[in-house]
Amino acid sequence: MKLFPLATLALAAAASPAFAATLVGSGYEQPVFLTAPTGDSRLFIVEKTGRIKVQDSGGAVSTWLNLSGQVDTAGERGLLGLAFDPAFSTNGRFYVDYIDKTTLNTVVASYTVNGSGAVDLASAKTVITVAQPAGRSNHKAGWIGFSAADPGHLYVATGDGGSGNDPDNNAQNLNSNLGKLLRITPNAAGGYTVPTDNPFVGVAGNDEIWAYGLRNPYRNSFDRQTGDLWIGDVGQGAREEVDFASAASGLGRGANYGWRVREGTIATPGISDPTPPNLTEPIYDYGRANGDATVIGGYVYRGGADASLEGKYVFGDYISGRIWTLNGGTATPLASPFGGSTLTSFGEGGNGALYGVGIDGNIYLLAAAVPEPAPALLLALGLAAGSLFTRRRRA
Ligand SMILES: [Ca+2]
Repeated sequence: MKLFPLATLALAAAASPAFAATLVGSGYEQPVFLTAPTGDSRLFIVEKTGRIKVQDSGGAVSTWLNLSGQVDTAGERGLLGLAFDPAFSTNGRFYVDYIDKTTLNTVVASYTVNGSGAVDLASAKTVITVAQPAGRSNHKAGWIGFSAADPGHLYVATGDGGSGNDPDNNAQNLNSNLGKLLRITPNAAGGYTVPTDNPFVGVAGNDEIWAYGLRNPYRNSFDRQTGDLWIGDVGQGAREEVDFASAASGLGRGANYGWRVREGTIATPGISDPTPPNLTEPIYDYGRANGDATVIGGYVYRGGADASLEGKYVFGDYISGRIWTLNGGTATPLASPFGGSTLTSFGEGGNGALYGVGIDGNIYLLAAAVPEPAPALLLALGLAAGSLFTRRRRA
């Protein structure tokens, strides 16, 4: 694997200070996520094709876990999520989210590492499975995570199961775990229990559901400082959506984010369902300017290396490759190292450093913020849509 730890992609925009997105890794096979245990100097890179690679602080890369034999990778299927148990340093446990090659259903499984830090394959335990509709390979979401404000509970994001206009109306159906944010307590021996304070315990609706009305909440995050929830819900043909629920307000317990009735802040074109009375509107949505078409949810920057970014939500768009910070109701463009149809995820290192992940195999450290480059430079970077990792609207 070729590494360029010192290479810097300089994008000098007119009348702007120098921008630096540092290429810190390359050669990964369709990477779709990056994370690390708190305080760990290594980067864990999730490849859609089924492997988790570990890159140490010196740049050396090795395969940490290989699930390629049991992961289906068609369309938007694949190995899609990774979360370290908050007590990973003592219990060695972590969780993965993937589409099973045999059943084509979503599987969340736990593993533990042995005393030398290697993954114990025999430790594999299924935590939860979510049945997927037959024959649909898109809208699998796949993000999983823990909030510092809600210890012990694993959140699991599921898409609506695929196709266009959520044909089975899964996202608004409280008896389906599709199109949801689930909240469960994983058991060390496998399986899970439902937290008794989940919103639909004791009333109609699946007990695992925490929030609903989501189309494809593919990349989300919990603010590592506050525990606040940020969701990037990929839109269909018109609007891309960012949802927010603060820890102080209860992390959006029982929230209905609107899909398939609402796409962002508008009524979904072609859908005539009555508007639900209990909608939670997005904190931000955007349309189709400048080639934007697929939101990639990001992180509140806590990296400490860039005062201009600190405390701001950084997110992007897969199709256009653009990235922004969110300031109230306004998104401010940043220079982006990503061309069109490349950006698959943001990720945080163990110290909070912010990274960007490209389906082309490149990993960038993102540190400085300046206005986006001039349109001519954006065009030079390439805005052509479509790739191996399409997440286009109209299935
Ligand atoms: Ca119930």
